[in-house]
Amino acid sequence: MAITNPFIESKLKSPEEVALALPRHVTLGCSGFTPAGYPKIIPPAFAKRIESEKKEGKDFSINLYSGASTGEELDGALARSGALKLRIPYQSNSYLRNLINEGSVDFIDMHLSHVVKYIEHGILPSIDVAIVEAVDVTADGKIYLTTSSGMSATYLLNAKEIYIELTDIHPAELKGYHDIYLLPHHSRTLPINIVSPEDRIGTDYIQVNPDKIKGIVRSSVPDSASEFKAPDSDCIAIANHVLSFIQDEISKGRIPKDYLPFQNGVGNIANAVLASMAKNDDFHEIQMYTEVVQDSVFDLIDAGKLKFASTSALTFSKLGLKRFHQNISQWKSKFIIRPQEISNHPEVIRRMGLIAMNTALEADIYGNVNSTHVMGSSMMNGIGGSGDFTRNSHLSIFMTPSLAKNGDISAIVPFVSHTDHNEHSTMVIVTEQGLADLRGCPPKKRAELIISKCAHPMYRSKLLEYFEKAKELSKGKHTPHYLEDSLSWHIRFLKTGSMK
Ligand code: 0RQ
Repeated sequence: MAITNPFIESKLKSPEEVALALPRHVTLGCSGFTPAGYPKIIPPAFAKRIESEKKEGKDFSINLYSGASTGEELDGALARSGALKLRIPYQSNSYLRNLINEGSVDFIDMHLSHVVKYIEHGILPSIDVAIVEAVDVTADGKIYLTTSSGMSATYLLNAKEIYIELTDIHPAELKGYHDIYLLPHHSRTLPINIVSPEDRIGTDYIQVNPDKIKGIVRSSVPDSASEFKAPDSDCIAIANHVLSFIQDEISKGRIPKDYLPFQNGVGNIANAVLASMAKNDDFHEIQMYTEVVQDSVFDLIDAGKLKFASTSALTFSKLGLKRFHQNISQWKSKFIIRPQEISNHPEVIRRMGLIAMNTALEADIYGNVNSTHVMGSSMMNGIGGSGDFTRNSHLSIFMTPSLAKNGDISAIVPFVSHTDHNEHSTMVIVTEQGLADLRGCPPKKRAELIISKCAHPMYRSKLLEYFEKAKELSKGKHTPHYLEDSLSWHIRFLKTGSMK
């Protein structure tokens, strides 16, 4: 049932009316995180207005800020309008990705925990209009968000004008899932009082000045999260390596028997790890302190193993959302949704001692990791929160299949073509071939481990050949590189379509 009150009724507008009220040159701060809880009605209407007014010779420019990736109705529609000039801080839309990679849209790839300060301190263009999806709005300006928190609170508080997409997709019981807490303008303050994932320190709504709310649009469009593939043999092999490694760490007393909270990245490998944990008798009572929760959390719930999950977004498939709705009241004791500055905050991550598990595009023989740039220059999605967690967790694990593109690409290379996570932060690298524990190893030992444990046999001898040549010809013998050849694998791929 659609929520209503006299304030909502007085603010109701059509998407076309809102689209017409938006400035032609505008910085938009939108809700949305991977892609949960983003506006889906106003942006397509704005794109339509842009299309028609461009024919009359009017020009438009949009800076689009969100929490993380959003859906086709926001990123896709505004990218296709041709008016998008700047996008921050993370995206995964294929049309927008192409514009970024052909150089027509600027994209600033940011650690997600940094975005709040860049906005508040005026480092980035300031927010003109905030557009957020909400499940309820009160006359005194309390806004109850939907399936993500991300950057919404900061955008709402900093925007000159606010528009709300009030959705009836979710039951009103979604209220109460959020824990909104923002840090002061300068972070010289008391510690963030979270010592365990279930700790609540804020409110379940964002308080704004109701005068800033210029319009409310009703919506019934669901988030566009995709279905997951059943894990393939590579994903299962990677998950098994990770789980035995964690058990081994427990037996050595480095991880307590009741574990440390897990952070888990996005995609099929990340999901396979949780699915395998659910099936593995050695794992029980799992806590997560992460930024995205996906359908794989249901495997843990079904196995009776999910103790608690703190996140910045609940990104469920259609089926997953149905299950969530069926259990929405009872699962309030299982989930908290936090602003990304808090879900990804170094202080909290280090205090809790997380086990971070993220995915790499490629890693090099010394442990540097590229998660963002294909062949060094083409943006994939962005660093997202992977850097926040990798740098600050108790244990930082990177996972990737050893091959991509049917074997034409080796994910283990002599030198990464772009560095997101450097050798100082990466502790463990895992492929379906095996796991390299790099902690406490000098560079040459790291190279031996990565080549022997992680590289695909198809590329192993070529990597050894490179390493031997580097040891012989490198001027410095600490981290030997033969620079003439170090990026030759990428160059070969760009010229011939294969690293072979
Ligand atoms: O290409 O789409 O054409 O098939 O990259 O690869 O194997 O499907 O992996 O979907 O898990 O994504 C790193 C991108 C992995 C993701 C990345 C090609 C491959 C395929 C995708 P196709 P897969 P996934 C939480 C944490 C950074 C942010 C992050 C990511 C496509 O995990 O964006 O971790 N991470 N955030 O064929 C060229 C290589 C390749 C390659 C794979 N070496 N070279 N192409 N591919 N390896 C979320 C947030 O922070 C919000």
